[in-house]
Amino acid sequence: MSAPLQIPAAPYEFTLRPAEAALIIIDMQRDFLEQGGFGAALGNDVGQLRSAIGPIARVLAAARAAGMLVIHTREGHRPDLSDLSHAKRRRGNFAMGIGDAGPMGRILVRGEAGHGIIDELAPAPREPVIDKPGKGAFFATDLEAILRGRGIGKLILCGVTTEVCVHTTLREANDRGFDCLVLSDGTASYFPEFHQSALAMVSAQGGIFGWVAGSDIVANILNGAAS
Ligand code: C5J
Repeated sequence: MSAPLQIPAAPYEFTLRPAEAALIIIDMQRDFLEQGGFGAALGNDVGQLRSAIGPIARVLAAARAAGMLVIHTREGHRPDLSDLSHAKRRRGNFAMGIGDAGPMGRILVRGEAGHGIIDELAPAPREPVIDKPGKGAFFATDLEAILRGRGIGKLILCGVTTEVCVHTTLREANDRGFDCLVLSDGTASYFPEFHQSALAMVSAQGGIFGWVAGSDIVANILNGAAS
């Protein structure tokens, strides 16, 4: 078996073999990144999230070239909203909420334009897309079965938002025994201070939730493995 790739990271080197690792791109959907979606309905400046697109695209290309499994997630609900809890529906008391009609279709509803992944990061054929009703990608999905079935133990996590769906997924993965590296510039938040704190929490205390590294270093190392 070949030696694992060694990625400089905080708090220390992260190692992986591409065949035993997956890149998980979390919720890079129009509903969070474009005007008229869920993020904007909550009063957020959706432009804050666009900085993550370029870094994710670079690591995505490198992961594909290295033969890594790539998984995309989307947060959203069934059209009849049967998987939407009352608590999530009413939270915030906003004028426009989940299931309501917006400029990109019904907010956070599967099959609507707003629910789709942005064109820049469109899934390739055969890349699993996980539809999740919650913030974490393991809750009420078959993500864990897909990973275990392929012998995956290492995850590279990116997407939006850092402190909500990325962190929830990270914590779920950590408790299930996966080693996770979070891309510092391939994640973003509507609140820059939350982004910074969320990243700091990952690698603090010897990597209590995992590792953090920038997209360039990760992409360079994966590209090296592909060549
Ligand atoms: C949120 C997410 N922020 N994908 N979802 O509601 O982080």
